[in-house]
Amino acid sequence: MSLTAKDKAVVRAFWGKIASKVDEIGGEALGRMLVVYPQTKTYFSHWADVSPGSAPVKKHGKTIMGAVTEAVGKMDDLTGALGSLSELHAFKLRVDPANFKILAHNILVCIAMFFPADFTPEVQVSVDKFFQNLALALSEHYR
Ligand code: HNI
Repeated sequence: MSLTAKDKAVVRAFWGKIASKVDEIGGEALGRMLVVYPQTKTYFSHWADVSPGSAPVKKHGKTIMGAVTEAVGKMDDLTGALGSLSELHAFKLRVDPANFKILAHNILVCIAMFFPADFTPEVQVSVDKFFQNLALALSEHYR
């Protein structure tokens, strides 16, 4: 389902509200993904430590959220904006695209933990749609 003008406005406003916490949320979400969905650990076997709170997990959580924040600024063309990241994950990293939804789920869980009052059902609808569209855009170069 594509993002409506209202979805985009809601996501933009909410992302502004949580901006100072997104790096931390990214690290927490990545750490949880690696514990709750242990099959995702295979992609990070070259890291010294994949446990929650470790330096590489925190650092990469920040990297991921940097790309997500950039995508928030380019919601009118997510496919174009994420084209090179899609190619990287498809051809170089060879990440199964099913994992994009799994990470998105963990990010949503952490957003809800960090911002229980602001993450209303109305906000959740739009942010969830945004991540579905982001996952789809990241999957673009797999075919
Ligand atoms: Ni992902 C590297 C963004 C989901 C496995 N990933 C990156 C980089 C960005 C990024 C940015 C750094 C690129 C570079 O070096 O140029 N990844 C994203 C985003 C999502 C995502 C925005 C979804 C929201 N990546 C995933 C998932 C997996 C994944 C779900 C596997 C389960 N990504 C990787 C791996 C790397 C990576 C592996 C390389 C890590 C490293 O060691 O540097």
